[in-house]
Amino acid sequence: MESNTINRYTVTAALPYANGPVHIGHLAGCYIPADIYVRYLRLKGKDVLFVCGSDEHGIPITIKAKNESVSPQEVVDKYHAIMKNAFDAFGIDFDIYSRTSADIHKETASAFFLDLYKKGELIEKETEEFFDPEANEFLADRYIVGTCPSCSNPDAYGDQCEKCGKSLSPEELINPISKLSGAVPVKRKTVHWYIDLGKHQDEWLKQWIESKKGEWKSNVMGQCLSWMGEGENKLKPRAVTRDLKWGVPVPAEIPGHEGKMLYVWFDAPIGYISATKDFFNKKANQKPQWVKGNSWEDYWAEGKTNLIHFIGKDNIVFHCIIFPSMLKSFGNLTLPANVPANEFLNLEGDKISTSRNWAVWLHEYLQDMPGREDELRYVLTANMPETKDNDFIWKYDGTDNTTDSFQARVNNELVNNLGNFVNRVMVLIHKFNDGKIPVSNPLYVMPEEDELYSFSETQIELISSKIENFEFRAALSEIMKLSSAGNKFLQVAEPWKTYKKNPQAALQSLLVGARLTNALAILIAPFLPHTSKKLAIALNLNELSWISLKDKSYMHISGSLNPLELLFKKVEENEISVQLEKLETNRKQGSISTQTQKKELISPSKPEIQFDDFSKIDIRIGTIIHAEKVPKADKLLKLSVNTGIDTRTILSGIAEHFTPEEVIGKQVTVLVNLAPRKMRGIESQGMILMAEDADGKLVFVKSETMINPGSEVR
Ligand code: B3M
Ligand code: ZN
Repeated sequence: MESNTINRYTVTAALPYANGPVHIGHLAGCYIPADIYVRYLRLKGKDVLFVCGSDEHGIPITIKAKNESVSPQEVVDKYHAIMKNAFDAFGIDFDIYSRTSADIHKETASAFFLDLYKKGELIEKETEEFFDPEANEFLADRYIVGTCPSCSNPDAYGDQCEKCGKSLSPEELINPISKLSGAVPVKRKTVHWYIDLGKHQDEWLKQWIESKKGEWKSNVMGQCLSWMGEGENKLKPRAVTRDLKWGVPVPAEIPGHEGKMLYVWFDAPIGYISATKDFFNKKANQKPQWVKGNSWEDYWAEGKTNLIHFIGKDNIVFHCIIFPSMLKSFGNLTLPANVPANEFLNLEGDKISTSRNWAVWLHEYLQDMPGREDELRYVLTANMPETKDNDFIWKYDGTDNTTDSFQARVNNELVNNLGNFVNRVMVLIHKFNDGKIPVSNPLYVMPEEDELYSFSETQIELISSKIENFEFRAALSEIMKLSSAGNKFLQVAEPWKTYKKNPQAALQSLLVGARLTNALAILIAPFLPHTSKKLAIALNLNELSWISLKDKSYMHISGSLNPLELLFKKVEENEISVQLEKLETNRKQGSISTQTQKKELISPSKPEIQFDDFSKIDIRIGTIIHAEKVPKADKLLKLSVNTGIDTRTILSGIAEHFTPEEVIGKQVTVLVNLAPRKMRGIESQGMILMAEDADGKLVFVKSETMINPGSEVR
């Protein structure tokens, strides 16, 4: 990266299809790596723009809409919101998260197509295409399924076989059938526009790809070259329009445009450009400091930027061959500098699958494991499928096979290594020095201290170069080695022991700990942004910068510490079994809806009561405004609840389910006329009502909107 003369970066992450929520495979495949890279560039003070958005066209969306009897727009609105939330929660920090149903995108994609048409870059061809005689529609790509000619997968799509990855055209499928009606498709004549990939291959594409040898990842290189054969194995013209009802229409200026839409893989990558325009339209006046350019062209014009596409391996052909050909045809636009595609993440030994509901969905994880966002980022990075497919497993069973499980990585690496180191340093500084970072005392420098500094320097260099080389797993593991070295240093210095006899020596070793904590706060920032922020607050650092690692200003840490928020929490058996049972249920049912299937777990109703009994009960909506643990009572939280009538104290047995922070601000139903009861010397004035889900976990029953406290529940 340093040898590169262009100092600007345009970083894209694949636009996820808005036909379902995102899962851990998506995160590990492209969003976490992209986010790590971008955060690193920002810390280095580089000029960088990070764009993404929802891919809102394409057959998967129209199929979903059809299945659910809603409009495609309703489908994409729903999933756009769900995905955006999940990305936010995990700290995937796009500068803009746009969408391809936005006007700016339709205009941009349409103009792009018209430009290529006018330049004579598109071939117009009449062909016979598959048509569903029952549904009376042409069947594009994913509307046709059949057997893959290359691996015999019986469920291959008309555009690609997901089993062997081969890119297909519908004609190549054996025994094709229509997904719309199940009918055997027939051929009908239709006119479409094609991009002449063979011409591009000959004129520049193959040579350009070959020039990236040694620089691009070998999995990416291998795929690219395998598509560009000789003679009859050369790239063929590829249709860039479809007979569809949902998409970006072919521009009205073009004769024969009626009923034709741009192929989703033509419009989607242009989405990166329209997202950039969207950014400058919306945020020109409130740009973050790392966006130094002033217009979309600054991030797309040839020679002005390094374009980096983060994607999964199934998207390689589109980003390395088709989109570059489109960019080249348009002219004066940059080609990708790199396309660091990842392989796939599997789950518990099986391929992640939406249709079989074999996945860990991010929106569910966020509910099940609140506060554990960085922990998942950590585990997914440590197990990132960078060079080969990799497996995500939940449980640590004590064997070597499970040391990379979620549970083992969180407990052994985050809690016991990183968390432990930082905690010991902070706690002891508070204890022995009133929370003030000790000042350096050269008389007490141990040889191990200097060794630790020189090891830090080596590690900082190594970590930088790994990140720049897109080796995020390795980078993270080098960070953990540094934290480990910190722990070993403390083990030798033993400030907790030495303090009595030799307080100066103890304080000196804690200064070393504070310095290393400062370095770690910066080093982990690309990987664990929430944790890094907590450290920055505790250390009173205003701004983190990679520069301070290089010029060693991180060594000059001084001043007072703030209290440290809990960094990582041990993952208990019960949390893991909840996840495993969930998967087991999904495996049995193989479908998305879990609500209806848990019926057998619902308890029978209680004996009948009279209306009079009921009318005695006064239930109101309340808001929890304060919460704290009750000393020596594991199960109880002491809540202050605004019931609309008053603010009262209620003791509730939910402490094993929620931390105080998690419940503050939540709305609950409150039984307000229950006779007060004393527990642990505190009077509880009422009871809050919650639901127990099928796993025995308490959950808040949520309303779409805030309700006025005091509203009666009837
Ligand atoms: N939506 C495919 C996918 O989610 C596609 C990526 C578009 S990137 C321009 O795998
Ligand atoms: Zn195949």
